[in-house]
Amino acid sequence: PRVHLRPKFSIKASAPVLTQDDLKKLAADKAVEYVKSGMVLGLGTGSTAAFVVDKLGALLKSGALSDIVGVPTSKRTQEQALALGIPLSTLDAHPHIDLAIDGADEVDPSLDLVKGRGGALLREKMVEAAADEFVVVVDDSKLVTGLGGSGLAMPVEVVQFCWNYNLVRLQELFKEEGCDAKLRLDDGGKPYVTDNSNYIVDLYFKTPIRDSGAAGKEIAALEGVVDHGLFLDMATAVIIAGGSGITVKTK
Ligand code: ABF
Repeated sequence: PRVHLRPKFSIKASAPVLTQDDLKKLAADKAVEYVKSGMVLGLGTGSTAAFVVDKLGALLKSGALSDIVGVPTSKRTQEQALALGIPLSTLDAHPHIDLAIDGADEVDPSLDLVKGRGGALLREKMVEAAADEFVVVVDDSKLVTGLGGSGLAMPVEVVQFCWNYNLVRLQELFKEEGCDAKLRLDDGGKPYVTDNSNYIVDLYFKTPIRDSGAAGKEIAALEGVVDHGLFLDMATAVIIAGGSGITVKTK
C-alpha cells in the first residue's frame, strides 16, 4: 500500500504576538542606537525608559559603550541606574545634555506630548529642555489625534499649600473641554507626593485640549502651579513600536 506523507491537518507557523512590553523594549533598543560613547544623557522615567536604562547598563558592562554620564529624571531612575553601574550627575554639574531619552503618555501628530503620569514631570521637563536631542520612546497605544484625547490623566504638579484652590482653578480653565480635576493619591489613599515634595492634580478631559499652546501658558501662570505635563515642541524624534515594526518620526 502507498504511504501518504501528507498529514491530515497542517500546522501553520504564525508570527509571535508581541506584548506591550516587547514593543516598549523594541522602541528602547532603537533609541539606544542614538547613544555614543562620551555623551551626557538624560535618563527618563517609566517602564519604557527603564528598558533604555537597562540596555545602557548592559552596553557599559560589555564595553560597547564608555564614558557616558546619566542625569536621572527621578529618584526611581537614579536607583535603577546606580544599581547598573551607570555614572550619574546632575543638571547643576552638567547643564548641557547631549541626548535625553524618555517615554510619554500621549503623542500627537506634531510630536507634542503629554507626560507625567509616572509623577516625574518636573525633573523630566527640566532635563529634557536642557537636551540637544530629545528622543521619545513609545508603543503605538500612546498615539492620539489631540492632546488630552486619551481620556487618561494630564498631570499638573502643584505646591501642597491650598492645593484644592488650584484644583478648582484648573478645572475652571478647561470648562469647555469638560475637565474633571482630581488630586492624585498613592496606593495607601494618601496624597501622592512627588520627588520635589509637591502634589499632583490630574486633569481628565472629555474632549481634547483645543489649544495646547495657550493651555500650557495658562496653567503655568497660576501661582502655586510648579509645572504641567504638556511637553510642547520639545521632542526631536519619536520612536513608535507597533505590530508592524518601528517607525521613527522627526521634527
Ligand atoms: C514617563 O513615564 C512619563 O512622562 C510618562 O508619564 C510615563 C510613561 O510610562 P510608560 O513608559 O511606563 O508608559 O516617561
